[in-house]
Amino acid sequence: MNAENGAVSLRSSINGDDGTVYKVRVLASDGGTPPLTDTTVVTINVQRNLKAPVFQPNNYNAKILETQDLGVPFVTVKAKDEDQKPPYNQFRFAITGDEQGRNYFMINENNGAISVKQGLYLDSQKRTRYTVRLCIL
Ligand SMILES: [Ca+2]
Repeated sequence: MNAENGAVSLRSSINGDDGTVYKVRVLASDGGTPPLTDTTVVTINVQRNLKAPVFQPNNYNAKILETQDLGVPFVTVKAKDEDQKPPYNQFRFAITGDEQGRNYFMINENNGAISVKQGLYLDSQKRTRYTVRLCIL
C-alpha cells in the first residue's frame, strides 16, 4: 500500500493462491502526538477466470438420416474449462454462424446435445452436408 496516496496494489502474484476474497485492514494516522487514527477494511474480490472453455475434440462429424426425428439428440459436444471454481468454469453452448446451422439444428445449451429442429427433407436445396458452428458462452 502506498502510504502517501492510499493506493492498494499487489505485492506478489496471487496466481495459484486459492483465495478469492482478501480483506486488508488499513490504518490512517495523523502526525499528532499521540497520533489520532482510524481503520477501515478493504475487501478485494479476485475474479479467477484465467482459462477459456475449449471444445474437446475441436471438430465433430455426425451422419444422420434425412428423416431423423426432431428434437432427438444425435451428437453431443463436450468442452472443458480448467478454471478451478464456479462461475469461472461454467459455460453454455450455442449455435452461431450462418443460418444453415441455426435453421435446421438446435443445441441444448447445458449439455451440448445437438438435434434436428426442422425436417431436413424441407430443405429446398436438398443439401447433404451441413456445417453447424458452435460457440461456448
Ligand atoms: Ca473460465
